[in-house]
Amino acid sequence: MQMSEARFEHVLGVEQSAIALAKRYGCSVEKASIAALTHDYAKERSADEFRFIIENKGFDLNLLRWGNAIWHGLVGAYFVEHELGITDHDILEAIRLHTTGAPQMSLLSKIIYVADYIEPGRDFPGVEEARRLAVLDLNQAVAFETKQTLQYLIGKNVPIYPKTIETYNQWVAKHS
Ligand code: DGI
Ligand code: FE
Ligand code: FE
Ligand code: FE
Repeated sequence: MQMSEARFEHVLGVEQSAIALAKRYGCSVEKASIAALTHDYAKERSADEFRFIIENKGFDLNLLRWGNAIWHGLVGAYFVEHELGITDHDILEAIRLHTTGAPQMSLLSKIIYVADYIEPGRDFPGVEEARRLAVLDLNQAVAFETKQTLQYLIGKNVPIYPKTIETYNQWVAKHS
């Protein structure tokens, strides 16, 4: 696996946070560790590599209209499975969902989604509140992170991936 010093630090931070959350919420520490260490495995792949996999390995072709931010988890899990030989479905799902979340997430997927956001190297408005919620109530931490991320993306005028909106509708929006 090749990656920058900064990304290596991030990945180790996510592992540390994921292990702490796994212990707190009764998830497999080993799975949390493996998922954390591999969640950004494909982050430095070229767009051409992602396009090749999307076009040839049965992915939804609408993905071609997105970029690395959406591909590195959703499609990145394919590289983790086929290059690293990790076949555990729970781990692969956690990698797939770590950026956008999903309306339904396993305990491990929630842990990786939240750990990616709160790892010790993160420093942005709201991270302290996210860390506080993560220890108290994992579901509240998922909801908080989802809302913060959506607000951040809207503030940048970037397109919102439909799954990100589905996650918001499930975890944040109130029904009327
Ligand atoms: O890979 P990391 O930087 O550790 O974190 P990440 O995988 O959670 O997020 C990667 C990037 O993806 C981050 O800059 C936010 C962005 N992102 C998340 N949801 C969406 C998104 N970008 C767009 N355009 N649309 C989304 O729905
Ligand atoms: Fe990521
Ligand atoms: Fe994230
Ligand atoms: Fe990450």
